[in-house]
Amino acid sequence: MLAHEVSPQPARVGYVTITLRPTDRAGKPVTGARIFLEGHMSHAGMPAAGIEMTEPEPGRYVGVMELSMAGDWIIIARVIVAGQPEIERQFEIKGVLPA
Ligand SMILES: [Cu+2]
Repeated sequence: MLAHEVSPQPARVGYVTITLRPTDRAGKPVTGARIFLEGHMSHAGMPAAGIEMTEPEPGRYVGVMELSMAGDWIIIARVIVAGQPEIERQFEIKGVLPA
């Protein structure tokens, strides 16, 4: 599972802070992972926004992503834990407002 938060709320064009708290099947926080985010819009012709998150405290991952256009974004998260298969999850940031 991948709980996520986005601030500010509602999101606006510009920089947003995304916080993730991934948990494993047993509900335990996933620590020491590398997490990469890619932001896409639902229409063609836009480059993806890509970042790597940091882990300021165990199990809490934070990244700042630039959302360059108003509308609906899809965020793909790749969670990499050493020695385990890579996990891919996605969530939406809908209705990003103009700057
Ligand atoms: Cu767009």
